[in-house]
Amino acid sequence: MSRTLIVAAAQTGPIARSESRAAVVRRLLALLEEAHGRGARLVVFPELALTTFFPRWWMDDPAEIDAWFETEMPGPETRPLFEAAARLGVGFYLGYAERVTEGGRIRHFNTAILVDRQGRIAGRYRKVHLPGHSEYLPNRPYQHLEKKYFEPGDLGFPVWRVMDANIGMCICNDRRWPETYRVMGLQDVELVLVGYNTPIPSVMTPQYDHLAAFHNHLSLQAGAYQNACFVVGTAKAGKEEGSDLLGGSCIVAPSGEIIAQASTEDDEVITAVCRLDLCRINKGSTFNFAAHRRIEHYRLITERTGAEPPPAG
Ligand code: ING
Repeated sequence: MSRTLIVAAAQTGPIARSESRAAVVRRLLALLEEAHGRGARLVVFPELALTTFFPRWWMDDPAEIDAWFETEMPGPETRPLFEAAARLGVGFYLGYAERVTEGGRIRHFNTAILVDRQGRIAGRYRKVHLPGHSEYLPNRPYQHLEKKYFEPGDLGFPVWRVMDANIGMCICNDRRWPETYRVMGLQDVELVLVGYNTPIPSVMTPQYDHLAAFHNHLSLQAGAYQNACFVVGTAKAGKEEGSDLLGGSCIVAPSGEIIAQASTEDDEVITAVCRLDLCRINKGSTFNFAAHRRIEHYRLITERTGAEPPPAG
């Protein structure tokens, strides 16, 4: 009996600075119910899905910054999502800003949780690759201050067995780094869930703004193909507080082919039937890691952070 899971990417349009958590959760609930109606049993929401992309602004006041974070999950405003998950038997990925006291100190993470079909948190991931900068950059319409507001994730890239599938998570910029997928690939991942908020113009590389959509799909498709897994990429899209956010939510098969893609920059559900055993084709041949990888030659990947050029000839 082949394992089949109908998965949805629940893309959202812009979230206004003034929009309450309750109002946003109502939008997410509508998307979850539409996805359920289309047979989906796992729904992927975007990165920072409860608020506007606040790292675009410089803030100094800790209280103003902390207002963007959740201190409990589920909390009063998000509990309806968990209740709907249990009622409908639909799991979900939710990206949000996590404020937690751990190790005797307050921590701030860009986090995603995996909630199972019984409405229980089955996995947690904290964004490892934080793009942008931590100091104010003058002469720009927006900032990209994830390095100021979040700590790098401290949970690695775990994979969980949920819904009879090997499921892993990452967040936004993580999707651009092959190490992200490969660490999960070495845990036999079959489904990688990733939410993203990708501002255009990007603060760091305006030279490539015209290639934002191409680089998004290139990253997702390469990760899927090279690790023989499905990848679900879900955008928060559209013009949000004057800043354009890339759309292009999609579901990628282990072949690297895009099998579902959003066509708007609004709240939109896309679904695909994921026949999980398709992962076995390349996991058992082209990307049979045990048969083909030569780890004795890969040491630099974990021993060296930045590139070092060869000695002058
Ligand atoms: N956003 C962007 C992303 O990785 C970015 C940052 C934009 C990096 C454009 C490179 C080019 O999609 C987040 N939130 O990581």
